[in-house]
Amino acid sequence: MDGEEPAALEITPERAYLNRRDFLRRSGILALGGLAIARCTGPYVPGTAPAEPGAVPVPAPPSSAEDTAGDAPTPSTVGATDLTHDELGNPVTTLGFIRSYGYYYEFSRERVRMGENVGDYAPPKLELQIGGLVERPMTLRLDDLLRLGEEQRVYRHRCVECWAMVIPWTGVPLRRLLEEARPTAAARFVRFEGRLDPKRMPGQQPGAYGTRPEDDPGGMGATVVGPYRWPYVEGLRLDEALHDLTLLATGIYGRPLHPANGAPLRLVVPWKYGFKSIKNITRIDLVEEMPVSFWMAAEPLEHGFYANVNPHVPHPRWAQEKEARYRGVCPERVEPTLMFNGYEDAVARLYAGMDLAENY
Ligand SMILES: Nc1nc2c(c(=O)[nH]1)N[C@H]1C(S)=C(S)[C@@H](COP(=O)(O)O)O[C@H]1N2
Ligand SMILES: [Mo]
Repeated sequence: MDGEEPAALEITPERAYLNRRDFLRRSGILALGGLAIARCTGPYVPGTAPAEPGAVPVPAPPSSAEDTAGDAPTPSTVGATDLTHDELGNPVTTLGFIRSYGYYYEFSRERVRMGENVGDYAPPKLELQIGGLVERPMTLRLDDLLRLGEEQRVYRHRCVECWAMVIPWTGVPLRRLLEEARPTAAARFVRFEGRLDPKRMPGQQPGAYGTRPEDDPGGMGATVVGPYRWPYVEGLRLDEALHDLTLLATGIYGRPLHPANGAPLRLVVPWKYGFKSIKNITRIDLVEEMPVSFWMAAEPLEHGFYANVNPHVPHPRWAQEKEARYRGVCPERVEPTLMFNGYEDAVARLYAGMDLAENY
């Protein structure tokens, strides 16, 4: 299916996690209050990441890799739980389910077949370009990024289509990268671009999804397939991008990020609907104008730039008051959706005075 041993679909998340003693040992897990955030205080031990077909190996940063000073978490992110639950007590979703169920339009429009349709796709190694309105444009490999300080964060994931998971990520806060690149005074937004690789991504090929190939013009650095303009693009306001919760994810369950979940690098913005969390990022640009995202271009009436999880602002096709939370293949139960996906204390200040129905 997706390279994972079949048993992983059955095992409980607790077992999957707690059995990985090597992982827990190498990550001095500190308890911080309020949100499920743990920092890796020690360096990675080389060679402890499990080898899996199709997975990108996590290289070991040099032993000097410590948390960079001067970025103490904001009070709202100081808080504590173990890594099997989020800070509200919701158990994490199984690894097998996280890898098989979801969206990745480059490969599939069916969420139940996402992992299957990504198949044995092996993404190239990370060569992340940072450019636009920055003092220091740069290209980073995965080990360059991890040197900025990897953390573990258990986040709720809420798709705009009302399904939800709880995912134990590892990754680097985007803010650390932006501090390295130094946005200029003119920078107001961050634009993220996904991978364009029609040869290996069937959703990017003319004629995909029942469109007529002759109606799908390519060229000009972008490929248009029906309503979709590739590559996938997302954007954040600069202050959202600098928020402590905004993560560049490199792994899940302490393992390298699986191709189905957006390897080698994907964004995670836990207070926004899932489509903001772009997979397989190839470049990040600081820009002056609000970027037009993939979904704003494809279905403008249904998807806005902000996409904050909000039970009071219905989507044209889905009321957003409730969600089905999945722990494994069977949905656990239907639960009320929380304002900003439960991260209201941490992020509401970003939108003070803003009409959230208008800015959906
Ligand atoms: N490049 C890319 N990123 C993407 C998507 C996509 O189709 N392509 N889908 C988004 C949507 S709609 C969701 S809900 C999440 C799903 O992430 P998951 O499959 O890891 O749960 O990825 C988001 N990121
Ligand atoms: Mo989604």
